Amino acid sequence: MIGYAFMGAAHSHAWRTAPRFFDLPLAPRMTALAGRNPERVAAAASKLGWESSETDWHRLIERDDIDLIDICVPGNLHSEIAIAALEAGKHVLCEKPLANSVAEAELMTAAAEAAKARGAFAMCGFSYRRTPALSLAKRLVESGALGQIRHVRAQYLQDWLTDENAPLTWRLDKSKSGSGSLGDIGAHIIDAAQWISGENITGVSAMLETFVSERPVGGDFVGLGGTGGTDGPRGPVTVDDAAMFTARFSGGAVGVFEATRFALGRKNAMRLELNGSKASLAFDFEDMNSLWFYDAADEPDAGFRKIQATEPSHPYTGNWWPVGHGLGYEHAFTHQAVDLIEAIANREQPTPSFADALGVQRVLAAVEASAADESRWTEA
Ligand code: SOE
Repeated sequence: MIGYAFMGAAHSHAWRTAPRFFDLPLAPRMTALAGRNPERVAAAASKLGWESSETDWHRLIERDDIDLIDICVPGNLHSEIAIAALEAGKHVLCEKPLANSVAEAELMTAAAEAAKARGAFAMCGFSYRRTPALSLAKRLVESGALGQIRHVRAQYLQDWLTDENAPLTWRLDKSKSGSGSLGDIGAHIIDAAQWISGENITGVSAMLETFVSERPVGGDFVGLGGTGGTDGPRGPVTVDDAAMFTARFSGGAVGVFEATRFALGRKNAMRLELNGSKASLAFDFEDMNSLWFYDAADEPDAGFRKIQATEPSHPYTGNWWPVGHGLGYEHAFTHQAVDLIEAIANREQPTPSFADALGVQRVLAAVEASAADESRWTEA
C-alpha cells in the first residue's frame, strides 16, 4: 500500500479484518507500506500492521513478493503509480476519484484493459457501494421494485472546512486533488447514483463555489481539517468548497446533486433518494444501517418503512454480528477488500472497474465545464 493517512488507515483495517470475518479464497499478506518519510512510514507500518516499509513506491512495484498495489495517496499521483503497477503485472486498488483529469483516467483505463488481458485486475475504491443498506438499495432497484426511476436526489454534506482557519491541506490544492468537494465527496454520490439507478448521467448544469479563498499554510496537521494559525501566512484555495448540479440520466430520470464540506452540523451525511413509478427509497449515511422504502402498493398512508439493513439475508451482514447489531463506516472498506480478493481469485473483473470510474470522471469534468460557462447563468 502507498500512503498511510486517513484512507491508508481505513484500507489497512480492511486488509487486516477481511480474512478474520470472511472465508476468503486467497489470504492477504500486508507485505509493505510505502511513504516518503522513513521514520513516519516505519511507525505507520508497525501501527497499521504492515510487515515492512519502503520510502519509494517504485520499490513496491519491483518486489516480486507483492501481487497487489493499493493506492491511498493524493489524486495527482494515481495515474503514474497505477499504470506502472499494472504494466508490472500487479493488481491495483486505487482510491477515488480515479484521477485528476479525464485524460489521466483514460490512460489508466487503457492500462487496466491491457493488464486484464494478462490476468491483472484494477478496481477503484468507491467504498460506499459496499455499505449494506446501499447494496440493498441496488438489489431493490434491480428487482424492479421501484419501476421507472424519475428522480434521483443526492447530497454529500460534511462540515470539516467551515472554520476559515482550517489549514490549507492537499485536498484544497487543485494540483494535488484535482477538485474540491466535487471530486472528494461529489464523486461518491455520482458513482452511487449511477450504480444504484443503473443509469448513466448524460448531461449536467452546474455551479461551484469557493467560500474561503485563502487559508493558513504550513504546520503539521493531522487528519482532514483542524485549525491552522490565524496570524501566519495564508495561501490560495484553488478548489471548490461546494458543488451543485442538476443532471439527466440515460433512462429518463432527472437528478439534483449537492456536495459540500461547509454544511455545519452535517458530519458524513451522504444521502440518496430515488423516486420511481412504483416506489421510493431513501438513505442517509448518518443512519447508515437503515434504508427507507415507500411502496405505492402498500395500504394507503402507510408511509415510508424503515428496513434495518442488518439481517443476515442482507448484503455482507451475515458475516458480522449475530442478531443485527449494526455496522460502521469502516465495514464498507472491509467488504471492498473481500470483493476484490474474491474477484482476483475467480479471475473476474472487480467492480467498480477503472472504466466505471472513468465514467464518474467524465461527469466531474462536465460539472466543471458547465460551472465555468457563465453564459448559462440567468440573472433573476
Ligand atoms: C473527506 O471528505 C473524506 O474523507 C473523503 O475523502 C472520503 O472519500 C469519504 O469516505 C469520507 O470523507
